[in-house]
Amino acid sequence: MISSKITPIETVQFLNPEGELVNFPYTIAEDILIKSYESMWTARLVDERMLILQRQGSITFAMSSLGEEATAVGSAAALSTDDWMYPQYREVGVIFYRGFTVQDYIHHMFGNEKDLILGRQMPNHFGSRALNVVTVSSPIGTKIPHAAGAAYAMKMDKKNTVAICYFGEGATSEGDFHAGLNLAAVRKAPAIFFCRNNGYAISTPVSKQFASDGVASKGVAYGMEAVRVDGNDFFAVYWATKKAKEHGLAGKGPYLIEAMTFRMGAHSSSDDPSAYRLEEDCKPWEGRCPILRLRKYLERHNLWNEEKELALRSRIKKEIDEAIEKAKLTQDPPMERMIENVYAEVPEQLKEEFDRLKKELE
Ligand SMILES: Cc1ncc(C[n+]2csc(CCOP(=O)(O)OP(=O)(O)O)c2C)c(N)n1
Ligand SMILES: [Mg+2]
Repeated sequence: MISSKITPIETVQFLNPEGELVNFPYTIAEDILIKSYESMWTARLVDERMLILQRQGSITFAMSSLGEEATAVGSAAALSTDDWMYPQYREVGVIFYRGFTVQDYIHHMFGNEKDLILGRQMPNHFGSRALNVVTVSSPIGTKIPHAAGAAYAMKMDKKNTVAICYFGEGATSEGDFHAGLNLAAVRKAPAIFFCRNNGYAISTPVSKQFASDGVASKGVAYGMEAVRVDGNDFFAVYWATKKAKEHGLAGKGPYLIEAMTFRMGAHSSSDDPSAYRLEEDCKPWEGRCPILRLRKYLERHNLWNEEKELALRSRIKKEIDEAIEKAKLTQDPPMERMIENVYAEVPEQLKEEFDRLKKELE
């Protein structure tokens, strides 16, 4: 008999709230753990300052990954720099782990002439060709088929790499999610579909997003391996991503990872979550802070202490202060950048539009 009542998929966890690691099958080098911890703090402190800058009117928009830092950093740590990444806007930890500097990022948030994408995108829509991080794009879910295609190309070219695509649970309601997963599964492409299930898509809670057993069950439906992990457990995220990469490179096809976490902040600087959720909803997640959990582990293993903690936070804060000062003194990109680099030659109509705009602004 066909039934919709299947056993719910379990949530894999290795790091308990006390910072004890139980049955973890991989060994992660100390320098990787420290680098990951630092990247998570960089993401948190940069996000915090960017929201303040937005309120002060220095930048136009900001988004935060508060409480979700382990999803980005844990997965980045499990991959190598030749693996391609397709982040969504809440994956700032990914690009910091890969080596984007605080200064690179803050120039981008200002959209100034030192922004790698020359202010052509919204803030938080970072990317770096040198680091194999494909620029974030606003339309939700559109990167999912791109990553499936890139992974398929890697397979055809016999490259020893994978493509990872990040998205929120809200993106799984887009057609692109289904088209991308199906294509990758049929072609056995080494793609990793990484869903951050943070409970909300702006104001829409998961209960109004889908009636299925979350997101992982959809991978099963498309005939691919799927796993649900505690997204605030750095080690569980690392484990799932590592396993997914091994699986892809063994020619076994794509993997869907559903990382359970919670969006602690507002959707963006344009959002007010008090309109649709209660303060109490966030409370249970405060004790599950992914940074604190990794810190407890590091301290248990004598890799971290209060002195190092204070030094790290003040170093990052200083870096942020200096980067903001520089970004404020950097000019905007010349207006012509708006119409360049899409066509080999700028079409007449676009030129006319541009001239009109320039006159209006004079
Ligand atoms: C195709 C499309 N529809 C709607 C939007 C507006 N929008 C921006 S973010 C967002 C919510 C996405 O939620 P989710 O995928 O869960 O990611 P999260 O913000 O929670 O990280 C929506 C609806 C968009 N950018 N693109
Ligand atoms: Mg979401």
